[in-house]
Amino acid sequence: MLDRQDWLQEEILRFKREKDVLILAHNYQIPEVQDIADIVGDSLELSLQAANTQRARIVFCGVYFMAETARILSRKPVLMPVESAGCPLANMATAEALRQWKVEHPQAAVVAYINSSAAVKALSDIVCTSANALKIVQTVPQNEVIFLPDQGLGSWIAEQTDKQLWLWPGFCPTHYHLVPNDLARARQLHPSAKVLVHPECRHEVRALADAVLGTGGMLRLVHTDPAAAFIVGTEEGLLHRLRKENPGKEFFLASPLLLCPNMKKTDLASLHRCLAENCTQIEVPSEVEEGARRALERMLSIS
Ligand code: CIZ
Repeated sequence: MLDRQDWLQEEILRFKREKDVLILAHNYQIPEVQDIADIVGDSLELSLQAANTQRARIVFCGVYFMAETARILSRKPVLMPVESAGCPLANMATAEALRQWKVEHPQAAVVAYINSSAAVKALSDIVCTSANALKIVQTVPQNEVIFLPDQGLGSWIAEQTDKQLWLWPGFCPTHYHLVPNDLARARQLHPSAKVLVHPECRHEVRALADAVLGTGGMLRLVHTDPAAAFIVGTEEGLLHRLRKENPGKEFFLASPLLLCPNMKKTDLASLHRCLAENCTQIEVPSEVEEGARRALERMLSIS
């Protein structure tokens, strides 16, 4: 007899075929969800897949702003197994506050990190992800840039450009758990390992790393880098792909606190329920949809 996990997997695959669904999963999802998804990736990769899919509908395993982005770009029904899976960083910037900030800096371009609401994207000139933020900031014609909502990624970009960046004081609570002492301890335990950290980390943490990269960049670097061991300073879900795709290499999480509770809300049971019962579709208010799509499509056109 099939055990529960095997049964859930078979049923998910059956519903996926019957309902012509594309299952997208972010790199931070739990291993069982990553393994059953059609595509696993970072926001940029998943946005491109959503924009180009021929499937009838999308089930997005990630957090709310990602499903909202998939809905805007694909114009297709997008379902999310657990709608309460939000992003505290995205919730730190409101459209109302951005409106006021634009009045204070009328010459500035607005670059919104993809970890933001559709309403914030709609008021922005262009969107960026951790994979393309520097390129996007360099591409906008203005020398002044309002960058929101992540001050970690924003300050990382500010260190690499001559442009004047106005940074919103938002932060990712998960990446902010990582502190310099964690890296010192991890280096002591694994002296030959390379340290990779995410740009959402604090400045003091980034300064101690061997490389600062988004999840897609970390995956690419590890494939080609001769090092045999890596200390990883991002959400622990990425370790599943790193280990699966690099069986000869070792990976150590830089801190046990690098765990996003929202990314862990989706599991096989909630994914199955979503497919079986057609859970609620993500709705984007019509007054923001077009503006957010324009800012997202600008990003895709130069990525
Ligand atoms: O861009 C993304 O997907 C996020 C939020 C993190 C990363 O680096 O993949």
